Amino acid sequence: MSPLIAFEGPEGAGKTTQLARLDRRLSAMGQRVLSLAEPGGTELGEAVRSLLLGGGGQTSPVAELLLFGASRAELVAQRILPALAAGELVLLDRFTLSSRAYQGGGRGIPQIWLEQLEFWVAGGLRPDLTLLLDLPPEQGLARAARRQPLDRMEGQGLQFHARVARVYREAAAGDASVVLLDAAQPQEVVAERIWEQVTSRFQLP
Ligand code: T5A
Repeated sequence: MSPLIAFEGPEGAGKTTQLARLDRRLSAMGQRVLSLAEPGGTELGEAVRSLLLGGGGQTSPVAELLLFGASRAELVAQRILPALAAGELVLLDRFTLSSRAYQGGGRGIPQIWLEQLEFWVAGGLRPDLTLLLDLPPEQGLARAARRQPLDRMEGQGLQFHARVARVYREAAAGDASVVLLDAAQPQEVVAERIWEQVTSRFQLP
């Protein structure tokens, strides 16, 4: 199967910007690429996005976890697995590590529940490479706020986002497939670090 590469990190770290740059660069050299973002990418996923991020209302942590999980299960079955089987390189804007960071670190859901749900939802599918864009939460939230009003998750407060950041850093420390990148650098510099990682790990056209 072809490579599955996930972009992870806190709000405003530059995931969407860097994913689009990598997609353009890979596509220009003839690589077939499918780019997807969570939650979303399917009819059910888009409905979950508007339910969870659109309004300002309260959702219980377990309901939130299951809704993100439902969106991911649809994305895996409908889009990711068929694309990988057809030889497309898949770029994901967030995947299972987001649930560990936000619902585990941020909301305090036990790790064992997250691991079990990951297995149901993704059936053991894991990214070959996770590009973790690391940025202090205050800087990321400031970037996000400059662009548009904060959504429900972005508005959770600094302590929540500091817990999210801690889980991300721990994940990078214990797993060679998770690469921590300094997202405070200029966009071009971050893009070059990403290119080095991708071209050194995967055989491309
Ligand atoms: N969530 C998601 C969970 O809680 N659990 C889950 O399981 C999943 C899948 C998703 C939300 O859902 C939560 C996490 C999130 O809160 P979203 O709208 O998709 O919501 O939000 P994000 O994924 O966080 O996307 P953002 O757009 O907020 O952040 P990005 O994609 O990291 O950043 P980007 O590229 O949009 O850039 C933000 C701004 O910074 C600038 C850009 O131009 C842009 O203006 N920028 C830089 N500025 C300076 N230097 C750089 N190097 C820059 N790079 C980008």
